[in-house]
This record gives sequence, structure tokens and C-alpha cells, in this order.
Amino acid sequence: MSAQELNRIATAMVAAGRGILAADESSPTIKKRFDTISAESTEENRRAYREMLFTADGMAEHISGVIMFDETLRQSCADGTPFAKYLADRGVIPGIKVDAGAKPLAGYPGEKVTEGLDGLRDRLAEYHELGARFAKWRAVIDIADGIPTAYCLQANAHALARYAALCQEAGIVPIVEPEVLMDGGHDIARCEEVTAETLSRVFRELHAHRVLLEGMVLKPNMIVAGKKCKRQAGVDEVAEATIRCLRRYVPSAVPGIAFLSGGQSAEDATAHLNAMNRAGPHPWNLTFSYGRALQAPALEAWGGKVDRLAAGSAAFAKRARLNGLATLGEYRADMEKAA
Ligand code: 5MM
Repeated sequence: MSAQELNRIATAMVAAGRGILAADESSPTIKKRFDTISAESTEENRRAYREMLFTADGMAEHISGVIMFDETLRQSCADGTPFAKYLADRGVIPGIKVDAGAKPLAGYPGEKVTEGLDGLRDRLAEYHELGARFAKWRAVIDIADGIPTAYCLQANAHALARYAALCQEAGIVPIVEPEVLMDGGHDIARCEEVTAETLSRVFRELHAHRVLLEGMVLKPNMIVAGKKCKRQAGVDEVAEATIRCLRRYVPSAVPGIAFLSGGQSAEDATAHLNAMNRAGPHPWNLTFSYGRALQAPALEAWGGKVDRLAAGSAAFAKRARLNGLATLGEYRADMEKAA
């Protein structure tokens, strides 16, 4: 596939007014989510839940792409239409998570490296056949005493770049996701320091692997204090620190940055994105690729009950709409009260 086509897809993924739904929970993770509402994690329940999100009213207006798990990409709507076709027919780009998860990094207690490169070329070819036009790989960086080590950052940056190069070879746009976790008691300055070093290494590796920056999307964490830190930063401080860090380390050739929510509340994730966009223009489009911050209210409203599918859809549609507004800097907190 040509560089122009990769750039066209990447640009569409981060278009103003829209963002990405991360619905790529692996089986253990979706089980954890379903456990919170006492819903059983059967294949049919997972399918019905994803259909509830994908068919929500106004979904395509605010959602540019959906990241799916392998099982979901092979599933269909109740009427038999494959999810990938249903989404693509509405202008929503189908995507696929291709990493095999973060595993303990041998020799480095407490740290992880993401696996999944073996056989990736063949899997990407199949995913392209199934309709996926972008992919996602998540590296997980924890902050605690003595970690992250330089070796952990380097191992994860290298794997992200190998993945990204393989995606582009297959005509698939890579979402490059180095997530610095917000668990722990570190302050916002430490998050910025670790994120800076992470991004610096990731872009050096992307360059070394000849990844076309115009044909990728970055999915980073925002710069926030750890959840257990006594001093939590305000919305403007988070926005300012995040923009400063990204401006220092993300080349302007990257078309867009789609943030993860990382455990922030749905409202905080929207307010932070909005504040950053109000402070623009920036060299790249800033949008969302939220999992929990888009889905948590929908999951709760649905509660695993067939007769509450419409309520679940509506809760998701609301978060999609408010985050769409946040990509334009047009969100206001008082909009939360309206249905
Ligand atoms: C939706 O959750 C994704 C899959 O997680 P597992 O591989 O652990 O099952 C996750 O990668 C997600 O796409 C990102 O972390 C962003 O989600 P949040 O909830 O942080 O916005």
C-alpha cells in the first residue's frame, strides 16, 4: 500500500470531531468488566455488548474507528452482518489489537514487555482480509521505586517499532501505544519525566525501523499524577504538562494523537481532552482512543440485561458525543447534566 493511502487512513482516524473506541478487551479483561455488573462473560454476551456499542445512535458521527479483539472482528450483528462490514459501511474504520499482552520482563522484576511479534506478518495479512485497516499494540510502563529501567523502556520501544513497521508493510496503520500507568503514588512531574523518556525512545526506534510517521497514530497517556498521589493536578495543569511533553517529543509529521484514558473518570478524560484542544492549534490533531472512559457508563446502564440495551447504547452515545465536542474544544461541564 502506498504512503498516501496509509496517511489517508491515519488522518481519517484522527479527524476533528471524531475519535476511536477502544473495544479490544481481551477475554480476561472483558470478564473483569462484566464481573463488575455481575454479567456472565459468554461469547454471546460479549457479542451482544459490542453490538450495543457499535449500533448506538449517532455513533458514526463521533467515532472514526473501533479497535476490536480477535474474537470480535470475527463476530457479526444479530442480523448476520459482520461487525467489520457494519462499521465500514457507516464510515467507521475497523481496527484490531494484535499484541499478545504485556508479560514479565525476564531479569527485571516488576517490569513488563509486550509480546506478539512471532507470526505477526501472517496475522496482519489475515486481519487485512477480514477488513481491519488499522491495528494497535500496547506497551505497559509502570512507575515505582527504581522503575522503569532504561532496559524496559528500550525493549518496549523496540517491539513497538517492529510491530509498526510490519503493519505498514501490510497496508495497516499502526496505533503505537506506550502507556505509562497512572497507578502508584508518583507525582505529575515524575509522570512527565518517564513519559518524556518513553516517547523519546519510541520515536528513535520508529525512525530506526523506517516507520512512516505520516502513516501512524500515537496513543499515549496524559501527564497526570499517580492515583495514590496526595496532590492531584487540576485540568489546566494536566493539559499544559501533556502538551509540553508531546511538543518536545512527538514530530509534527504524525497526523494525530489519540489519548488513552488510563483509569481517569469519564468526565475527567473528556475535560482534559477539551482543555488541550482549547489551547490549540497544535502540530497534530488531538483526539481520544478511550476504553474505560467511553464504556464504563454504558456498561453500568446496560447491567447485562436484554431490556436495558437501549439505555446502554444511549449512555455510550452521550460519551461519544461529548468527547467529539472535546476534540473541538467545545465541551462544557454543564453538558454532563443533559441526557
Ligand atoms: C480496552 O482495553 C484495552 C485492552 O486491554 P487488555 O489487552 O489488557 O485486555 C486497552 O489496551 C485499551 O485499549 C487501552 O489501555 C486504552 O484503554 P483505557 O481504558 O485506558 O482508555
